[in-house]
Amino acid sequence: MRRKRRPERWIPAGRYHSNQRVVRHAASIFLAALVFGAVVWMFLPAWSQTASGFQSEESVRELRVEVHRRFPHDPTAYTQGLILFEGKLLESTGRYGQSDLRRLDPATGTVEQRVGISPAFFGEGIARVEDRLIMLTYKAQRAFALGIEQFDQLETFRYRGEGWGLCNDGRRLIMSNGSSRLTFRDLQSFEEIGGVDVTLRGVPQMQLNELECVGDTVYANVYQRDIILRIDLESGDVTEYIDASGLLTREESRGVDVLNGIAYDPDRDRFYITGKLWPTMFEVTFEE
Ligand SMILES: [Ca+2]
Repeated sequence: MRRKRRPERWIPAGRYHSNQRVVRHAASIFLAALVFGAVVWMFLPAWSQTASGFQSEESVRELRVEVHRRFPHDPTAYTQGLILFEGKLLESTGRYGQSDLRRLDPATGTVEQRVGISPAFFGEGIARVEDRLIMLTYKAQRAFALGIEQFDQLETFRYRGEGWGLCNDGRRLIMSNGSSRLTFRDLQSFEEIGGVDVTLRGVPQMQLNELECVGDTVYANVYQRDIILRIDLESGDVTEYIDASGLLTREESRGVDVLNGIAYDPDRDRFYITGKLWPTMFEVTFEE
């Protein structure tokens, strides 16, 4: 028996066309939303980057070095630490078998006192704590406390990792280890009591080297770059980016190593800067 063909569902012509329009309309809205979503997805990172970059650029000052005076620096000194104390520069130097502590006259650059450390240690940064100097070593994970007058060894502290730069902000020691992190240490026990990660416009700043504490900030040489960064110790934000390139003449540059060594004179608001094996030291300010 033949099945009766079911009558086709009757759709009024007008309604059919109207349904088709609704479908087309919905498809257009969907497509538009898709395109809009894709555009937002593509450009959102750039927009947010621009927004944060704009904010950060305002808070990072780019400065240059104004040289007020230049004087001789021992070109055999592999400078690792530099501070000013009672009108004299105290300098520590590195390399195995050559590391020592020196007292220099900043008027002439003359080395007035020099005491070597054991050839087993590679000297690094120094900081003053009252009448003692704390000196880091590169890989031995030991810091020495030395008398500030005679440089006689008084005490040894142990720590983990490498030792690079050191300074005393009046409350604690600030230490660098070649990474972007600054470690805070107790002034007496040398125990780790905190730290901060250093960033410039959100980007970690590696290889922070010699340090100089000035108020709530620290100035840091960046290893292998002619750059000094001023860092806010609370946030780790770089607030000043100092271009210290081009200080040495072409003749002076022969055989030298990297910029390293920064000391602050609070009475005259001036800095002393030099480098490893540099024949010259500079008395400077950082200017716009
Ligand atoms: Ca220093």
